Amino acid sequence: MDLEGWYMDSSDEDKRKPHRLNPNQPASLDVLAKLGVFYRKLNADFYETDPELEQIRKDQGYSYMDIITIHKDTLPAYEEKLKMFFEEHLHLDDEIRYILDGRAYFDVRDKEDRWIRIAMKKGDLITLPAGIYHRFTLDETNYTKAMRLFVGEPVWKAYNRPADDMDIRTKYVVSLQ
Ligand code: KMT
Ligand code: NI
Repeated sequence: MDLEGWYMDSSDEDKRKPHRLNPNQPASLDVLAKLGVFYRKLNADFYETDPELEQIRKDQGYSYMDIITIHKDTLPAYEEKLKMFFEEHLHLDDEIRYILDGRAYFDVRDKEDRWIRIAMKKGDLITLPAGIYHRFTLDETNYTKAMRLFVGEPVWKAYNRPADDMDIRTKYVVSLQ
């Protein structure tokens, strides 16, 4: 199945819960594409030798790649990092993530500033455009393994909201019109 997105409720309880509205209000791949968020499905069982992934990396210029395992026993400074990832932020470059194992949520803001929660699972590759406000959390399974792709040398710096005056933000907002 494709990845699933939905509009979030505004409750402050456990970020790892789904936070669906009642009734659920889905956000389609089409809605996400209009925000500049793109999705691909790959076979993560053989990511090390996958010609499809190779082709994407070549076409998109994703020269950099690493793998992050987010679990309390494997990730140094686990709590601090998860806290940072869940702060609403943007980057100067696209954020490209490919889930190799486990699950996770990426939340992105839509044009009306509503949160859309994107449920990522094994085989899901997503690109978040530079300048989009977003955040990341594990779900209740508390584990994911993700490939991070980047064009050239990676820049991980996150600019927490408010970053409305940044050129990259203006550029992104203009691109939505
Ligand atoms: C980010 O900048 O939001 C992240 O790197 C999220 C964690 S990587 C799976
Ligand atoms: Ni980010």
